[in-house]
Amino acid sequence: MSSDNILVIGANGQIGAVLTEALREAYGADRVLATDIRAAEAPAGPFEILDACNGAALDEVVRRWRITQIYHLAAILSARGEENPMWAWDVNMTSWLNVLKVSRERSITKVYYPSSIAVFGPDAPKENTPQDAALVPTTVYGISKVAGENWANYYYHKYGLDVRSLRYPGIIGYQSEPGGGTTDYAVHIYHYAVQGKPYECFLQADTALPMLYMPDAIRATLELMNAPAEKISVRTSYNLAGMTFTPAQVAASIQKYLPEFQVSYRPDYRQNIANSWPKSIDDSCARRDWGWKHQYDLDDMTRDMLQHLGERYGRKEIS
Ligand code: NAD
Ligand code: AKB
Repeated sequence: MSSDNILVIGANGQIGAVLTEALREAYGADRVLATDIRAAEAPAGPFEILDACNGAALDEVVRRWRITQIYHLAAILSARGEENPMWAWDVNMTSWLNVLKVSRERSITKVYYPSSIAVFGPDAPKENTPQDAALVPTTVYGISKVAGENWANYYYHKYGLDVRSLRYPGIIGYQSEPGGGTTDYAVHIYHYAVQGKPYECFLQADTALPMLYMPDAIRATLELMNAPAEKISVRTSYNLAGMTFTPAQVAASIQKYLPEFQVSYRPDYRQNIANSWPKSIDDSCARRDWGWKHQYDLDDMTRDMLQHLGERYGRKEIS
């Protein structure tokens, strides 16, 4: 049994809610402290309000709980970030620098930092974007993730802090709501479909983006964090891939089960963000170093999403 005490920051978010549950299954509920700036609705284990931009409060929680590992999920995502760029930069960088500082000072053994495909900009190759493509993003969110990756690399090389990171594609899951990203449509569309409502998509029908189903994202995170340190050759952040699809393709996948489902398209400012990102990702470094392999493709995911959301919304015929 591990004696680690784990701190999850941003635990009420789309990924944090599911990752916290997975960590509690792996380490025991009492060993995983969930924290967020927002109160939790029905915490299934220890929970505290914590603003990660408050370095003293973070330090106090780390000391009081004898924390040994930190998963830092708090961030302002791409779409919300463009609505208030300076605020997004401040939250994303201040919280991350506080985590790195406390980790060094309190001898934290491992730190997890999620990066994003948003680190890439229009001048990176669109198809099979390589690990080492140019990182010149056009969103403040992307800029903060490029800087964050470089700070992770700096702390590893300068102080020996074991920081590990993945560049998640858009994450889709039935368990939690997305928090203000450009890929959020790919979660919303399933909720509308199962509730029998038409969906108006904020991206064009043919906008291809890299995506990953939540169980794959959680498994990738735990596999990376459990890999032997000598296997980790990338200390900025690993490219990670699952599937690529467009809004029209996800709609067609849903219509295999719900033929009456209708989608219309009204692109807004998020279209420009999506246009600046890769269509597909080369994740061969992750596959080579720690054996990453995704499981879910589009139709596998649709089946699972519809089944779980069918249960939630009382549609027995698809659950
Ligand atoms: P989210 O917006 O759903 O959740 C973020 C959580 O952080 C929220 O619960 C929010 O209340 C909390 N938070 C915000 N400011 C905080 C602060 N100052 N202190 C403490 N908590 C604070 O985001 P998510 O989708 O769960 O993403 C988690 C991480 O994964 C982020 O770093 C994000 O950039 C990254 N990521 C997510 C995706 C995706 O598709 N969801 C893709 C790529 C990368
Ligand atoms: C967003 O759309 O901002 C996120 C991401 C890909 O980082 N889902």
